[in-house]
Amino acid sequence: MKKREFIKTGSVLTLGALLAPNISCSQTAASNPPILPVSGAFSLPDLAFNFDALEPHIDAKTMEIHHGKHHAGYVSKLNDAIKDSPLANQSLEESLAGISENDLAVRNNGGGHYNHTLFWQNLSPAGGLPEGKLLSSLETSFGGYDNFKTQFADAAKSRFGSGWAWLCQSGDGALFISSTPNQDNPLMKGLVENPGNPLLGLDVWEHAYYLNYQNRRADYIESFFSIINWSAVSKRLN
Ligand code: MN3
Repeated sequence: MKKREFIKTGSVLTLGALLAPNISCSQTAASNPPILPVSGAFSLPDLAFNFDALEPHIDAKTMEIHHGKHHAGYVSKLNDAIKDSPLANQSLEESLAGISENDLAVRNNGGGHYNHTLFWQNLSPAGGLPEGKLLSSLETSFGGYDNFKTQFADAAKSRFGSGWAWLCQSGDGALFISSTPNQDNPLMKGLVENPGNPLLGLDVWEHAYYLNYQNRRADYIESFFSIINWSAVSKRLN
C-alpha cells in the first residue's frame, strides 16, 4: 500500500471512530483496511521483506517474478478495466462483492490484485504459530491447529489446476476452509459457494512454486506453514 492510500484509509477510520463512539473495541481493533484506489487507480503494494527473505521455502526468483510481473500485471489490467467506471471510486472489496460471473476483467484482475495483496501480508520470514483468539477459534472450528493444518493443506492440494485455498470467517463468526479456482475469492458472494471474510490465502497457481518445487505442490504447501504471518492473519478476525 502506498503512503497516500495508507493516510487516506487512516483518516477514514479515525473519522468513523469519532462519528461512532459506541463502536465495539474489536471492531476498531480489526486492522483490515480496505484496498482503495487513489485518483482512480490501484497500485502494486511494496513487500514488507526482501525477495530472498522467505528462502528456502519460497525462492527469491519466484518472489521477484510473482510480485513484479504477475501481481503487477493484475494491477495494470485491473486499472484498464475500471478506467472511467464507478469502480474507480470504490474499494476493491466492494467491487468484488458486487461482481457477476461475466465481469471477467474485474473478476480475474481485481481478484488477482486482492488475493496477492493478502498473500504477501500473510507471509513472514519469522513464521510462528497462531495464538490467542485466533488459536481458540481454530480449536472451536476445526478441533485444533493440527486438524486445521491438515484440512487447509487438503483444500490446497485438491484444487484442480490454478487457484487458492482459504481460511475464512463467516458472518456468524465461525471459521471455515474453502478453495476457489483461478483468481476467484470468498468476497465474491455472487459467485462462490461459501462467501466469507478471507483471513489467510494460499496461492497454488504453478507460478507460485514451479521454479523451486516443479510438480511437488504438496511440498510447497507444507513449506508455507513455516512462513505464515499469524499476527497479520489474527488482525483480520472480526
Ligand atoms: Mn499468484
